[in-house]
Amino acid sequence: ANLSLLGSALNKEDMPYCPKQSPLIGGPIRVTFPSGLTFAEVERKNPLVVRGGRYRPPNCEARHRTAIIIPHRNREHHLKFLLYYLHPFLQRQQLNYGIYIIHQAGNYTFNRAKLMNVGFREAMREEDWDCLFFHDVDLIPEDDRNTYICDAHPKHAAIAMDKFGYKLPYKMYFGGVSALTPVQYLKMNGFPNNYWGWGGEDDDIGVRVSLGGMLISRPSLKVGRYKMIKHKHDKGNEVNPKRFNMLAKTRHTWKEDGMNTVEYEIVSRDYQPLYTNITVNIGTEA
Ligand code: BGN
Repeated sequence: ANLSLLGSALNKEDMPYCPKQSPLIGGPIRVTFPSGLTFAEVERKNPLVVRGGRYRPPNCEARHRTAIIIPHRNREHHLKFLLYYLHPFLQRQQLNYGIYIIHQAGNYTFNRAKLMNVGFREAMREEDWDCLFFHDVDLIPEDDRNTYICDAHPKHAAIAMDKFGYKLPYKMYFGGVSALTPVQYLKMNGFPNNYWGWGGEDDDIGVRVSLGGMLISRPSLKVGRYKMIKHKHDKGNEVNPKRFNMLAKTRHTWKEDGMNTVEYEIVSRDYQPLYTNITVNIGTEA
């Protein structure tokens, strides 16, 4: 018995690397929103996903470790659809991955970028991820050739969204889904902490990329396609009137506001079957 245990342990370590190109990739995905879908059904369809929303390929050693960071509040309905598509999508890409939902506690105005900073720190505390995907909860990737790995420069993945006619809305757009290595993230001092409400924070992040001396990498228009789940403007995420003034100052503020100054309190961390749920108190506007 001991010998066979030893044998299987050795086998695990000896697993070959996954191929450079996953043979499971199928290209375009038809995205629909089945009305009766439940979290239990998503779980049932993803038997190899383990506690906390973690997965590694069963028969080969993944070449990439990717954390997905999803800022969230009151969007369980969207989350369910995203997980329904994202888990199988990432498995077809043969990634070692984990999904983190960063849930803003309380009813104060939403702060997407600060939640990303929290997600970065909390995910890196758990595992030496080599890539982090910062992902809106309402965007579903429509092609699995859009590989969730990092590039030599920060990547803007959501280049072709249905709501913008599958084109970039403007050249510097960096919203929706982006991906950075920990080194790239820290080089630009992470994301801004003080954009409360809707708008501008993604543009600030785009400016930080160039202030950090980096370029923007993008997938092709054919592959970087996303469907947005239709919804009304969120209560608690009102348009931020200060965004123009703040954006005009980014080059003076980025070094004093970001990963080096982020303050928050973890309320809870629980390991759900399909994701790690981190609830955080990020305070209010100064
Ligand atoms: C831009 C917003 C982005 C948003 C995109 C797409 C601003 C800052 C003022 C210049 N930027 O206009 O945050 O992601 O539209 O909706 O509002």
